Amino acid sequence: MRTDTPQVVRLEDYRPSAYLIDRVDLDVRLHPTATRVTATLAIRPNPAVPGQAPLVLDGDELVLKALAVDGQTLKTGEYEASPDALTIPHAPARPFTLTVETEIDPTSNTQLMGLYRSSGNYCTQCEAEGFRRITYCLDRPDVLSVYTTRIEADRDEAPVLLGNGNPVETGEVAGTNRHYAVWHDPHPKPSYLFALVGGKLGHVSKRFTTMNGRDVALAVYVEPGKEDRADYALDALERSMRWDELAFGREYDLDVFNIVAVSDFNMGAMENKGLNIFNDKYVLASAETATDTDYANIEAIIAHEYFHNWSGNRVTCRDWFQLCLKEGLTVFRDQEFSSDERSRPVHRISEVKVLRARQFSEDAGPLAHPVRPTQYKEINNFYTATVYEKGAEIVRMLKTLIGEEDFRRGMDLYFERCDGTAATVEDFLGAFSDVTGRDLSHFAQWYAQAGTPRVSIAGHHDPEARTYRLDFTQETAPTPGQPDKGPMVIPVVLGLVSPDGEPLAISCNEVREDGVFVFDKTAESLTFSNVAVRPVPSVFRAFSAPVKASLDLTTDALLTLLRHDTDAFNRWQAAQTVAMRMLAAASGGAPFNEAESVSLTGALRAFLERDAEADPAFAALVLTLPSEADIAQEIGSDVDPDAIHEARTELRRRIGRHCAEPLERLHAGLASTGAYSPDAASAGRRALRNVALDLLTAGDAAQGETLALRQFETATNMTERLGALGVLTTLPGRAREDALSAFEQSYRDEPLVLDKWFTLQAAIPEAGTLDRVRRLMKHEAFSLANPNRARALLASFAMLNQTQFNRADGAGYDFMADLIIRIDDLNPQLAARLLTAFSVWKMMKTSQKNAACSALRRIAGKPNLSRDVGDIVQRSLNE
Ligand code: B3K
Ligand code: ZN
Repeated sequence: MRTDTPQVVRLEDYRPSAYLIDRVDLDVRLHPTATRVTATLAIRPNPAVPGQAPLVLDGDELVLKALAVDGQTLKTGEYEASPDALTIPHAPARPFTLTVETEIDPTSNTQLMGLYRSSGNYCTQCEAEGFRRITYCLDRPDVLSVYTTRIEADRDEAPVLLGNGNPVETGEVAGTNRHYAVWHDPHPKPSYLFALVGGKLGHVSKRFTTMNGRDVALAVYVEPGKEDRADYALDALERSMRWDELAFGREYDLDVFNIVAVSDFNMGAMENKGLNIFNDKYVLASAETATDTDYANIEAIIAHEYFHNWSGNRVTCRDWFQLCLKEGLTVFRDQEFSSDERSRPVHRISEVKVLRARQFSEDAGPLAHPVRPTQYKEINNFYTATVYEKGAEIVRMLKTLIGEEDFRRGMDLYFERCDGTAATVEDFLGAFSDVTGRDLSHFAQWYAQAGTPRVSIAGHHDPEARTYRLDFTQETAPTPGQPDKGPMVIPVVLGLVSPDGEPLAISCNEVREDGVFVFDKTAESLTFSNVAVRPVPSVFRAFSAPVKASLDLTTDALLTLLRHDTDAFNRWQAAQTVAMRMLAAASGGAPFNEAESVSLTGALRAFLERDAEADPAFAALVLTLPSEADIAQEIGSDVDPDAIHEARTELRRRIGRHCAEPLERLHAGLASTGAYSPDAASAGRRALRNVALDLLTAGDAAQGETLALRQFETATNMTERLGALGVLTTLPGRAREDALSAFEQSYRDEPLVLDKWFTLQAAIPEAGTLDRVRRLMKHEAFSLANPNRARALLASFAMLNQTQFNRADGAGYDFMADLIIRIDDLNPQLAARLLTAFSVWKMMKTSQKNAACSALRRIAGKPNLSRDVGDIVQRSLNE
């Protein structure tokens, strides 16, 4: 474990590597505890770096077994080897071959970085710095090599052997029960994209013909017996490949594309060249075991990893500071794919919900950092919502600014120019400046300045002059290391709506025909002419920029937007804003404003009666109130989680009562008929049905329990079964416990389904939940070493259960601190991820704040703290 004092890596210190590695030939002899790796590296001094430097190869917990230069074994004194580095002070000043042999133990690798075992199968994870746990190497993304991998294993233990690139050869090792496979990847790549898999796996497959006629064999490998649950992933892969050809002109470039699902994985999936490795949660799906959300996530993540083949692999990153270059761009691409495959407005709302919940909260706390950070202690801690989600928003804003056609031309130029290179954010923006002739230097601040800009907008109508003026101001609060902020380039997509809901023609010089106003100063005013009556402004349509906007709109004006705006996102936003205002005020102790409550519940009822059936997925979103965490974030300081919970429960109760009739009708009318289909329209109906059940239950517990039990017992798919169980968990008592036991019995052999069961229980907002979670940790299916299990129970408790994690007595914090300390010895990345639940501690009220602070200090004081957890805990405490 790396427990060294965290060293800071800085962007400004970037220097090209003194050596390059043109070819890597690996011979990996798999063994459960003593895998032998022989790496033959074709190395040469980098002509771009003059002078002679020692050769320093990276390692991590490695044991060197043999070392030779051009076939000559090196003598003691000619090199230095430690677990984390191999140094040859006087390496040849010409091309040479280095042969390195190491021995590694995949079975004891609980960090899940490098080569490890999952359910007995061998697999790898190398991004960001896992390859150095396999062999000594230049483990940095700007050293690109052509890899050939020979994998050898016992035939019984690992009948399937997969590597990057194309299969070249297979054979037997004479006189043994071992066999081997050789894989060759012709595309130069950095070490983080290396992968191999060996194990007992079944698969489903299909052929794909690319736009230029290349025949590709696609396959998805899973645990034997689960092949039928891989069909949807395979279908999503095929659709992604076709979409990338049409939307971005990107064609696949190998003869095979393999996906392997494993049960122990630190994140969602990994885009290794030609051999994507996935958390099985994002591959396996059937109507009985997966929800609609699971299907949508599978589709999105399969697409994401596939799209990396160009945005990440063909064009990779010069250094890890450029991570958003591949991640932000690839998230943007997968979001576009899902929007095209499903409903664009519905998907946009879901994207923004995630952005606000995860990125805005990150940006508002001690872990705030720019989309392109300038320093890190542990790079694994920078795979954040800021790099991914805000990174995607920057690409989307760029597209809005320059328009669809120039965006595509810029993307084409970027891919063409940077193909086969390790690029930077400047290379990316440079392609767009070159195709448009625009100076994007001010826009580039989005990569450099952390924090969420706040945009305030005030409207003034002058009936005599028949003008309407909108005054815009923007500011960004200080974030760690960045006290002073400048104005950002903010594309505001806007429209005006008449008081009776008609769209108004816009005449204003600063607003483009497509409704875009580029707001790039601290303050600016727009004057619209020919406006007879005071209109309702609809700003940031489709959420055109990742900012917090505040408008001086009345509840009536907002409800006009809910009813009439042509922009679906702003219809949803209007209902959210009205609800959020009420919830934030009520959470501060004020009683509900009765008039507003009546207006909102009335508007929602009218909406349900008029619009819900036309677009159930959208209606489900409109009917869902901001989460407790969202409300806490809105309040921002001295947060009382119990008051928030009560306010939200009360508002749900009022909506449930006032809308009972249409909700009952919808709940009955939307019941599933026929075979399950995961398509977006069917999923939308199930989503609305579940929301209707939840609100009805909030309004009338007895009626809700009856309906929920019936839905639970008769459901023919997991979405409806889990929806009903979720509603039942809001009702303490016998029925809930019986339903939970029945669910447990039905799925006792389905770990991914039991994860849902763990999550629901961890999220119950009751005082007994902490004990329940403690009990569940002893469940035979639970394991702290498995990231999916740990996240399902523990991350859900810390991140979804606002009242119980943030208990005033500090028991929730202490519980999590103890576990983080334990998990840190097994899997530092997982521990660090769980720790981010504490990142909003400073906005809680004093009792909670003190308790969180002492829990954090206790973590900070743990002996042998990993670099991962050390970094997060220090930044959280602001030390
Ligand atoms: N690139 C990987 C993430 C690697 C995380 C390393 N700690 C998955 C993805 O974003 O596609
Ligand atoms: Zn990615």
